[in-house]
Amino acid sequence: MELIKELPDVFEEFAEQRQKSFLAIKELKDRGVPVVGTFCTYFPVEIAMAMGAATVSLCSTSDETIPAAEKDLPKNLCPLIKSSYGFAATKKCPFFYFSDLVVGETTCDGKKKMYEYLGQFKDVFTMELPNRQTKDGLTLWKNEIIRFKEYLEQKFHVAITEEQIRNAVKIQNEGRVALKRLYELMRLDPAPMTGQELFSVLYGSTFKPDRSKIPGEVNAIADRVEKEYAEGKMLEKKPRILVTGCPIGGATEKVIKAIEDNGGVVVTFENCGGAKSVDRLVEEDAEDIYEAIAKRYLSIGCSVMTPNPNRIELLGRLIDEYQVDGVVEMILQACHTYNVESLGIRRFVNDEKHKPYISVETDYSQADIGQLNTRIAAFIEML
Ligand code: BJ8
Repeated sequence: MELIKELPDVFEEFAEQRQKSFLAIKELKDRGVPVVGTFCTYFPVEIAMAMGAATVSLCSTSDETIPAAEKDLPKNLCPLIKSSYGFAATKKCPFFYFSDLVVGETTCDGKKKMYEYLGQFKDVFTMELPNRQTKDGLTLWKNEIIRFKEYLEQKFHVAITEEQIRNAVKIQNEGRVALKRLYELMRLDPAPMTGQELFSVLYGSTFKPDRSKIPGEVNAIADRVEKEYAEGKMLEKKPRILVTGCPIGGATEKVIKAIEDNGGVVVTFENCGGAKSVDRLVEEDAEDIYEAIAKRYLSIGCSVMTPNPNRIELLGRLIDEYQVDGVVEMILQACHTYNVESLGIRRFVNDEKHKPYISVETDYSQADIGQLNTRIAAFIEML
């Protein structure tokens, strides 16, 4: 029995979260709450939360502002970077507009160089992210987290206590546990919801300025999905797809749609916005809370790391746990790290997990939807 042809209200709520948060951010701003804008999963959100700041993902997923960005930046740059810069330059992102501070990390080359220019519109704090998950890398990253805390204290004239940080860790972990609970329902076969529905919650949650509301709201959705599943409301059996690669959201949701319009169901997202950003928790009782935070974030398996074993570890686990039939990798044009890493991912998926793999390279335009549909339909048909 099909549960969903159109998004039911509970998912729609989250799908509209980005728009709803425009007003929420303005209200917070009017009340004097500091707003910290972010672009990346490596951002240690707990530090900003500890001083009572609202944190929000900045706009970076639409082609609307790319022409403006291309006046300053090269055309053959990843669309995510151009879009981010374009939103800042055109003042079309309310979250950027209301941010007191933007935090960046030295991830890929294009992004870290773009942050240098963002400084003309806003205060930017760039954290030095090591490219290797080693002991020395951990020490550097822990020191960067402490440097960030001290910067916030100085800029906003506050003192951030360890107790406040531990409290933020707890809140953020509760949100992760709730999101995990929801996406783990996709282990059920047949799936209890579509990948598009699941994604609306995962993506919408990144725009929630009040992180403490996430556990309650997401658990309520999980309760409802579980209840409806028990009543027999579920999708029909379909090929089960894992999506990996560059972050998805906004314009690139066309890939999820293409998979589901052509007979598949996305049962798990390995990329940022999905399991990559939620899978691991910060150890709450650790003696050194800065080190615990540093460990948790540094272990994220992004392709900017070399080598990048944690991506393979997570990918393998998800393929098994979600009984995946095929893997679709979405790569943004000119994203060198994910593009180069795709060979290793293909080999792992084909040779070690014995599953079919396809990579699709795309940008933020809708011009390739026909081509995406053709390639993905052929892929799903052979599963
Ligand atoms: S932790 S995936 S959010 S860096 S797609 S800008 S890598 S050229 S977005 Fe990312 Fe953080 Fe990693 Fe996640 Fe560069 Fe590639 Fe563009 Fe990218």
